[in-house]
Amino acid sequence: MARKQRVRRHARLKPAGSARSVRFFSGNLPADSFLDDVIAGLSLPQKALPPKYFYDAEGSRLFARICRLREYYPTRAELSLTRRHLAEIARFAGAGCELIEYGSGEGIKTRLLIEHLRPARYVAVDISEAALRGAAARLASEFGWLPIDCVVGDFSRPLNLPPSRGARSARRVAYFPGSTIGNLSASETEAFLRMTRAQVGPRGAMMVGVDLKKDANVLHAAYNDARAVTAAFNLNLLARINRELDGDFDLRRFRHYAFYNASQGRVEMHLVSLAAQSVRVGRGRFDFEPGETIHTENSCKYSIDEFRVLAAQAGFRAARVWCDRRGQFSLHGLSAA
Ligand code: AVJ
Repeated sequence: MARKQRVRRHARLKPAGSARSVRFFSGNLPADSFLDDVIAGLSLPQKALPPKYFYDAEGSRLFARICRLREYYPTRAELSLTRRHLAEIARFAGAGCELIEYGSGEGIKTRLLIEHLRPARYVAVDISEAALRGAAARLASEFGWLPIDCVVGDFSRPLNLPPSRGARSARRVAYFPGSTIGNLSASETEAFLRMTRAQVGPRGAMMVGVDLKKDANVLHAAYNDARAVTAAFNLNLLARINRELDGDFDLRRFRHYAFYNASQGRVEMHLVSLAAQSVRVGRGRFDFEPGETIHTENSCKYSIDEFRVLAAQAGFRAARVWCDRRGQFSLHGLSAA
């Protein structure tokens, strides 16, 4: 039998650089989940891979490039709405709260929020340890007064947060920007919102960035950029399988394919097999017909009212909503009670 590999809940990881205010924890990542999920996904009638595996170090770098693309409007729209409504957003969250961010990424909006909120603690949960270390180091150097706790973990599964540092626990506010929630199905969204509601407690709140429904051409361009960075991001998932799971995907025989599925209200990303081929991953073998796809991501788009319904189903009160001037992106302020 293999050595016991379960990651200890909240096992402390090595501290980041010199910042004494930063603590690292490992969350809920079983060591072999990637292999299991890939084998399971490629065994489905419609082959599929979970989008959370896009974000290895290379994938996180590519995603950061996507965020700077001319066609990829969500990042800029969310930043502009955050700037535009910063005072109200900060008032909704409440100064001195504990800010808990899921999927922390590059953190430009986070910096704005922290500056205005002066939270008692900032907790960042992300699946990519590399991304977390980078973001935490930047935040620590800018906000020396801020206690930062980083949790390397998968927020789509139950996750315990490290206990508060102070004697008294501050109000908890979950922050989930970037429309990452769009990756989840309706039932996963409800489960995630319920879990978060339990985490923040009855005094708590949540702020969720949600990409809005819009012209299909704008959506299409955002996921089919001229520089093919999104294509590289999508294909990197296969490269990662080759690197980490001993796979033999031939990246020249798969092509990026993204389109807006209007009836489902979501952009879908796929990787299309360009030929009949057989691919090995570890001890598994998977056959592809020409034109067969691996479904790698859904990016759901919601009207304001559609998202309010989901939030209410999860027990939140949809208290506030803020939008950018062009009406491309929304930030919902949800109250637990
Ligand atoms: C990080 C999930 C919000 O769906 O727009 C960007 C990921 N995929 N381009 C999105 C993504 C392709 C992004 N999210």
